Amino acid sequence: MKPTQKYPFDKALFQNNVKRHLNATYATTVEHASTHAWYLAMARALAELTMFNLLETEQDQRIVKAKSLNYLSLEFLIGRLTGNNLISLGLYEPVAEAMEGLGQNLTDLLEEERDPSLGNGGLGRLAACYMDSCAALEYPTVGYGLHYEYGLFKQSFENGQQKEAPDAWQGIEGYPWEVARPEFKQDIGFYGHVEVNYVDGEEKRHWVPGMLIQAMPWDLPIVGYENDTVYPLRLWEARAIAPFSLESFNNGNYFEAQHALIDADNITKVLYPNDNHEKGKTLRLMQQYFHSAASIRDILRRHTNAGFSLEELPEHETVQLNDTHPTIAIPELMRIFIDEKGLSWDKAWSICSRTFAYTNHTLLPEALETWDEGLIQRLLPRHMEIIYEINRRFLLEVSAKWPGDVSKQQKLSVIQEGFHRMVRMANLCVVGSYAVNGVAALHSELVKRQLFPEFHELYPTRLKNVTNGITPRRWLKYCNPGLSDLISEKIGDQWPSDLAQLQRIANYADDTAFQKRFMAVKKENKERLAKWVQENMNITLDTNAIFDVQIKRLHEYKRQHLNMLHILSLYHRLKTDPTFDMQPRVVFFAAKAAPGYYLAKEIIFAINKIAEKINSDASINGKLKVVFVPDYRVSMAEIIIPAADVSEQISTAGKEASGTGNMKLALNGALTIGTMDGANVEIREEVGDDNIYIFGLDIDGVHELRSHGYNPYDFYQADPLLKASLDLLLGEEFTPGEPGKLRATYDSLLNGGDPYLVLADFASYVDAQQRIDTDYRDTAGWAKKAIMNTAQMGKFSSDRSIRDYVNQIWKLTPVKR
Ligand code: 26W
Repeated sequence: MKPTQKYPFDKALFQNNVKRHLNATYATTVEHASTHAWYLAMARALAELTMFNLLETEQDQRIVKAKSLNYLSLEFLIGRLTGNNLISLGLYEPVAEAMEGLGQNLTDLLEEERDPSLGNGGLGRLAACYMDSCAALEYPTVGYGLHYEYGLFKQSFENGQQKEAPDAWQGIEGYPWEVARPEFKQDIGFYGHVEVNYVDGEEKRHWVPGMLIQAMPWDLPIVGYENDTVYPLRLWEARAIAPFSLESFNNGNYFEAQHALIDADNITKVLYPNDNHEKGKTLRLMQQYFHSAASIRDILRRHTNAGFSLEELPEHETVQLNDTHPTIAIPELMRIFIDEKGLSWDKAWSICSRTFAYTNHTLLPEALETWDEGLIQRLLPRHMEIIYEINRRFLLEVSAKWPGDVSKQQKLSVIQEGFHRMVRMANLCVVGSYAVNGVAALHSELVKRQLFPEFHELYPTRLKNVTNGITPRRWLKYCNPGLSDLISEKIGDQWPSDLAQLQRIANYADDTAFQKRFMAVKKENKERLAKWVQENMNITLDTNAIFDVQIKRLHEYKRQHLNMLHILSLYHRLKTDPTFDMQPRVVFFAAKAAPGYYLAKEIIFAINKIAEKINSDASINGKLKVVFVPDYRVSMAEIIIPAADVSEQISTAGKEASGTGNMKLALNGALTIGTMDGANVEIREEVGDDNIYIFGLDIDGVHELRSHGYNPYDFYQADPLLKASLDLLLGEEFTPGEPGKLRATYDSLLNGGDPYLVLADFASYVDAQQRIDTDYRDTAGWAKKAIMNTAQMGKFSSDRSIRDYVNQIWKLTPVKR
């Protein structure tokens, strides 16, 4: 890697700083320091460098006065910062040298960092890629999130079953990349009641909270790639401010007050581990309001300090809501405007509805957030009043558009009628935002056609598409140095900030020498992964095998069980058909299941049991191996992705909003086997039909099949290979002495009606896998396909996504430093 040094780097000074931190911050000495202490001291010394630029950026008057983006997200899955920041700073080589001089190996030090797992999956990782791109492109940005004490749980397997353990990501010494900003702390209210006063005969309402909780901000530096820009990722931590709740204390209810103290500390204790499934828990709503209220007030503080009036807010700030999780920010801003700043409703609404924009990340009905009206009423009584008023005025608009149409009103209302009245957060978002976007072309079409057709009629310009993207800095330059160097050798080293340039390596796709080098890099990466698997899982792998990879949250719609059925079909054929031949294959899984998701956990168990048997069965002769890598996280993705030959993107059509792992894998030269879903559709457009394996029903096919009444038994009875594969789950083949232990998946697919059409897509999937098997044997042909994938991924840089947001929605101007 060629160091491009933007930061003046003084080796001796840096070494002294590291030693100073070793002594002063970590209370150890050069002679006694552990590798971990060396890593901490180095990271602290680096953080210091970036903090200087963070403060400069914060105080740069051009930025203070410019329009900025506020990215509100309950999740930022940033991954390890040290290695990535070294690349952005252009200091990878100089720091490696400086540490070598202190007797330390940089690669070993980087391995000491724990992943800050402050997100569940796609949505959180997207937020991190977007922060990286905003800093690279220098669009003024503040990321607002929560400072969870425990990130996503750590996963291990015990006898094949998922076990969860808490993830104290900061370690006992604290996380070296963050800095507290006590000058920006504030108090956030909960519960209480609404007080009504009359001023000059006019009714004034205001909220008297029953309890206050302190929000303490921690800043993490988001370092711009090869520039001098550093933006804050500001994470709020909840702290008790008083040893009692105000209202309860005044009522003399001391014991209840003690209870409030416990609640306060709890708010940012732990990230909710549900992905695409909302549970409606009070503490989760408290997290959401805590996050929104602290962020909104911080935005207003910055805006006012810059000398601007409230009316000017939309010209200077835009607030992007990452899914509906921060929706309560909308009524919160209305409340501040009306109750605290004395603005009229119309004035407040005019500002508010030009400030927020909302990104939808899922169509799954069980993931669309609704909150019990009574719960909001108790926790945030004034906000509930404001939501009613927003809805009342909105429904007037609806009845003006469709006079007398009650069903339209019911469908669009922010309040869902019924035994328990519920607040529909997505509806509130659409009503209160100036732009709403889906995350891939197909998904955005479905948002218009399926999810919000009436909104689309009412507000024909509001719904938009911004196809997701990934940062090429982390997902190619940093994680795949071999391929990065090879690419730079051919086309120069500017591609990480202009990914469209990768197109130029297509010129070498037929060049035998280049093909060999490309595949040699792939082989090295496969060896790195195989070594990890050997050391950590004690499974021996053949790196000539196809490395077939499915890495993502475990969910029925993502269909890890379809992949599992393919494995069972291969096993069945190897066992029963002596003429059956196959290219050796290793199937990798990595996935966490939400702790309360029964079937997802059963699928993990089944895959682990099948893996155990297959990996130790001598008659399989090493043709097939199955590896379920535990504790999937960003740093694990960084090892697996560069080593993949095949990328599994096999969701039921219409269910995966976009996917971003699909982009990372293709960028690193893996070929996609996938359905016509999410961004797969656009990946196919870019790479062309020859370089991707598309199978299964598309959304029209899915619709057609369902409209005739889908019966999975029809497929089961008609396809002997499918039947044989599924039936393997009934006996004791993989659970000796315990027949039927894997039948949960079988039951859900047959008796449970197969809600995600696994059986319907099985034959077409097996056929596509067969084509992969054949094509992989043609080494040159495969190399060409892999190169063409890397070459055509330019579109999926998150830099392009951010430019799309800027042009269509945010209207920002970069401020170059
Ligand atoms: C309230 C429970 C809950 C938690 C998380 C509901 C929904 C979510 C997320 C929206 C789930 C998620 O991560 N969605 C993924 O977002 C990615 C980034 O846009 C997409 O690439 C994935 O397709 C989508 O599943």
